[in-house]
Amino acid sequence: MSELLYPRRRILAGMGASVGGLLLSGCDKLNDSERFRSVLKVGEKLHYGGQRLVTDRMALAKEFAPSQMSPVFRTNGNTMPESAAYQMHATENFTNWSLEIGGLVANPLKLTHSQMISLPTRTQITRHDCVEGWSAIGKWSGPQLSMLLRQAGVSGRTRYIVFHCADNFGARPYYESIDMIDALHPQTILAWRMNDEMISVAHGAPIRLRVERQLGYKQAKYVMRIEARDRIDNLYDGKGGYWEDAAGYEWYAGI
Ligand SMILES: Nc1nc2c(c(=O)[nH]1)N[C@H]1C(S)=C(S)[C@@H](COP(=O)(O)O)O[C@H]1N2
Ligand SMILES: [Mo]
Repeated sequence: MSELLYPRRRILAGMGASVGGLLLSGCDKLNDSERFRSVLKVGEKLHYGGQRLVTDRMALAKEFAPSQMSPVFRTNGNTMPESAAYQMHATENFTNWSLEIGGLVANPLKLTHSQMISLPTRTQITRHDCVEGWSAIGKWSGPQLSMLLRQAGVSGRTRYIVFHCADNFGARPYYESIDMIDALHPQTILAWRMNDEMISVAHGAPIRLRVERQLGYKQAKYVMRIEARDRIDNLYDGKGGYWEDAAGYEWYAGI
């Protein structure tokens, strides 16, 4: 699977992210189709600079050894969503919680907590860098986002994946968004384990996004709903995330 996906993703990145939907919605026969071959041809014409940019985005974030894990991984931002519904889920250990995946998808999904935690997982030990000037190395496990997006049949028009969270700052809910290059990146996972335990509420239970090539504020905690969209400029204040809207943080927070 990954052998097939890699060249597709590289091409998709070069072509602009909306091609991602085409690649995602297709089956493996896509490789033989005229449509795919024409995409491939344009992809081959990319000049060196473009290729390098794409390759940079595809690269893996550094992964660390267990011995390098931080003894303390601090928390930041919200550590307990105020909503009564969330707090009820937390009291019930999230047994009645489910994750929605919708928007521009052919098969909207609703995954229960037990379904989420029985999916194949990826485990990675990575460094989290917060803009406020601290870092911590932690171990995260959860299903790859790409697998869930394939299952949901993301439409060819999709350019962004949005994460809607349970918490808010005043009247503004926390949310984040990423493009299809990061959405399909192998280290982009929905983590439900941290440091070999069920993720705590303070760190984002029951699931939090890990998008390892970007800064801390992109790592959305308390993800309740995932939405495939063609635009983000018409969502909340239009900048693609809570901190982007509230404080002008960069939407692409690459590290
Ligand atoms: N839902 C939600 N996600 C969030 C935040 C938040 O306040 N709410 N804070 C962000 C910031 S700025 C950082 S540095 C990390 C902190 O994650 P941690 O509490 O697990 O250390 O979560 C990010 N994701
Ligand atoms: Mo942060």
